[in-house]
Amino acid sequence: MKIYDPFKEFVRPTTAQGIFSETEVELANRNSGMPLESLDYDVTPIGQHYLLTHFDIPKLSNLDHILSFRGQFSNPYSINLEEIKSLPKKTMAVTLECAGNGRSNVVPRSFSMPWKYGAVGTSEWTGTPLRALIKKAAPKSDVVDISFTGADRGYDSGHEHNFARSLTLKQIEELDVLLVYQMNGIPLLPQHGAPLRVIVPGWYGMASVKWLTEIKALNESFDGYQQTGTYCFRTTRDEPGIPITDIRVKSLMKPPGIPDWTSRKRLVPKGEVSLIGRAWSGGGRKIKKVEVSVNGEWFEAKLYNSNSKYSWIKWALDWDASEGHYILGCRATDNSGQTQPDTQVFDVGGFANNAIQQIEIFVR
Ligand SMILES: Nc1nc2c(c(=O)[nH]1)N[C@H]1C(S)=C(S)[C@@H](COP(=O)(O)O)O[C@H]1N2
Ligand SMILES: [Mo]
Repeated sequence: MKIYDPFKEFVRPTTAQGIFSETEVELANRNSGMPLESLDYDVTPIGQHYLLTHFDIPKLSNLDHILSFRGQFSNPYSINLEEIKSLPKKTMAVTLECAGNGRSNVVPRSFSMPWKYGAVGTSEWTGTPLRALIKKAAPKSDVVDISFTGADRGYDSGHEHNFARSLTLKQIEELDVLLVYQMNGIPLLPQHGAPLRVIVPGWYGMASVKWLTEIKALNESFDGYQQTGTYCFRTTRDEPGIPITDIRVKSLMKPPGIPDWTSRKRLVPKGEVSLIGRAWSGGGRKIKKVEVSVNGEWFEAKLYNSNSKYSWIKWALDWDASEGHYILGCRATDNSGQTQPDTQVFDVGGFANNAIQQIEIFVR
C-alpha cells in the first residue's frame, strides 16, 4: 500500500455531499462548535465557545511569556505578560465567527474543518489596545504590513509555517485591535490562546492570532500561508483571490422545543412558542432587522440592543404554533442594507457562508 506523506507531496482530497470522512470527523472532534442552545446567552460561557486550532495547542507559560517587536521598527522591544497587564486595560464584548462557519453546507464542500452553524460565540475580552504598543515600537516610514505570529507550527497544503496573519498600519489604526489576556474575566485558557492573543473586532476569527509571540514590521507585503494561501474568496483554486476580512451579516435561532438525540430534529408543544436567537454583522455595522420564516412565510422579530458595537444582539418572536411539520429560519439585515442569502454563492474554501439557517421541527 502506498504511504501518503503530506510533508512531501500534498494531495487535495475530494468530498461527496452528505458523506464525511474519518479525517473530517477527527477535525470536528478537535474543533468543537458552540451548541446552538448557547444562543440564549449574551456572553457565551467559556466552555461553550467554539474552538478552531489548525495545528497543536502549544504549552506556554504565563510567567516566561515574552512578546517581541521585530523587523522594521525604529524602537524594537520585548515585553512580558506582567508588563502588558500593567498597561491601560480595556474589556470589549466581541462576537467571533470562524470564516469557515457553514462550510459543510457549501456544495461541493472544501476538505477542511466541516463546520455546520456553531463556529461563533461572544466573549468579554480583556487586554490592552494594540495601537499604543505599535506606536511605541515606531514603525519605519516604509512599513507596509505588521505581522502577528503564533507559537503553533505545522503544515497546511504542503506549506510549513507558524500560524501568522498581518494587518496594515491603517487597519490597526481603525479596527480597535486588542492584545488580550483574559476571556470572560478569567485568564485565557490554553485552547483560546493563552497567555496572549490578538482580537480583531468585526473580522472573521482567523485574524485573531492565538499564542502570540512576535509582532514584526515589514517593508513588503506579508505573504504567509494563512494570509495569501488560504482565507481568500476564490471561485477557482488557481486565482489569487480576495482576502477575507470583516464578518458578513448573519443570524441564528436557538432551536426550540426538545431534540431527538441523534437526528437533532425538534419536537415543539403546540401553542405560544418564544423563538429567540442572535444576529450580528462585521465591521461595527448594526443590525437593523431580523425576520423569521415559518415554512417560507416571513415575520419581523423584535430586536434587543447590545452595548458593544462588536457584539451580537438578541432577537425574539412569539409564534402561535399549530400542529404540523415546519422548517424555521431567520434572516438579518444590517445598516449597510446587506442581508442573508437563501443559498450561498460558491466559494472554493467554503468561506463566509451566511445563508439562512434551517431548523426542522414537529409541532404536536
Ligand atoms: N495561532 C493561532 N491563532 C489562531 C488560529 C490558529 O490555529 N493558530 N485559528 C484562528 C481561527 S481560524 C479562528 S476562527 C480563531 C478561533 O479562536 P477560538 O479557538 O478562541 O475560538 O482563532 C484564530 N487564531
Ligand atoms: Mo476560523
